[in-house]
Amino acid sequence: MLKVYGQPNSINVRKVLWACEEIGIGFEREDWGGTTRPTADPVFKALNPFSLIPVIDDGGVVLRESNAIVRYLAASRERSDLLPADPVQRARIEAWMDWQGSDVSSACRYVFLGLLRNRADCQDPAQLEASDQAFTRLMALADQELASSGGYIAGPAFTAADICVGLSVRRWFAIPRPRADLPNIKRYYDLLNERPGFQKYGSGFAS
Ligand SMILES: N[C@@H](CCC(=O)N[C@@H](CS)C(=O)NCC(=O)O)C(=O)O
Repeated sequence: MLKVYGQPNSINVRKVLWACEEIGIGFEREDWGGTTRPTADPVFKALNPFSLIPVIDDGGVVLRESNAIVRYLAASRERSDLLPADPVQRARIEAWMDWQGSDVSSACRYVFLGLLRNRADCQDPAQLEASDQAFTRLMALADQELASSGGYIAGPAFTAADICVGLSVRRWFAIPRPRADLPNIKRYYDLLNERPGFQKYGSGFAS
């Protein structure tokens, strides 16, 4: 049975859980990180020396990095609908995954920690504003893409890219500030909400 290490309040853990739901993989999950067991514990560090969740153990294959895990789960279960073998189609999907994991994650970090995790060290008004604006600018780029993509972020069909981008869209809506009017993002959010995996691991969470 696939083992998932990490508490589900983490967006990166929820990518893995949603991917399991889409693919139909049963798993056992163990709480680590957040307010549960500290990832600095030597038991966890033996799995991931970087002390970050999620980690999976798939029959002895131990992997870290949420987006790499989502790719691995899709590829190892031969779900070419989520991640095609064709290099061009695949790269177009991976570009969105990488954009979410790098640009979007770093843009939203301050406003997320300040307003959704209420961290005392992330309350500077100018930095909150700058982070929220940067987050919104990236969502506006996704909104533009969604105007002509045919439904999902990388085209007319749901792919692994939607797991990563969809959870960031959820986070953007959760920021307790007035949201820009991004009609294609709103339609995308509603479309994702038709999926049990997103109801469980996306909109079902506060961020
Ligand atoms: N690039 C990594 C980032 C992982 C990450 O930042 N995980 C956070 C939770 S979202 C973490 O482990 N924080 C430490 C903790 O929860 O103790 C990934 O995508 O897996």
